[in-house]
Amino acid sequence: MASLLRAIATTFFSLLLFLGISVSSAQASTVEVKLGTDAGMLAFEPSTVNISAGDSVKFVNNKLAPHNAVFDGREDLSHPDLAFAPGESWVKTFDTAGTYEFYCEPHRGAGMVGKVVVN
Ligand SMILES: [Cu+2]
Repeated sequence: MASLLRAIATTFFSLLLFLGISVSSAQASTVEVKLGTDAGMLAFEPSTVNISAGDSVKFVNNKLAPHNAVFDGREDLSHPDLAFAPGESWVKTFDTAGTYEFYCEPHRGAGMVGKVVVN
């Protein structure tokens, strides 16, 4: 009887351990980038984000719309549609390490550019 209980306990704790490991390793994070700063500047905030491969960036329309975010040569990461409404958002996932530069088409000339660094 004691050995049966021990076997059950061992199985139970192995299962907990397994679940704990799989949850933590599968946990990708999402970082927010605002389009137009809270202070009303034509910029991404923050303009540089550092993430890990598999993480996502959520672009959130903020002030001085319209904005978009274009990654040259990367249609899959770009969002060329202009966002007009505050709070409008989209999410892009970055699976491969590297540095990805992007810009807002209407405001590129004003310096509205950003960078996603994927480690
Ligand atoms: Cu813009």
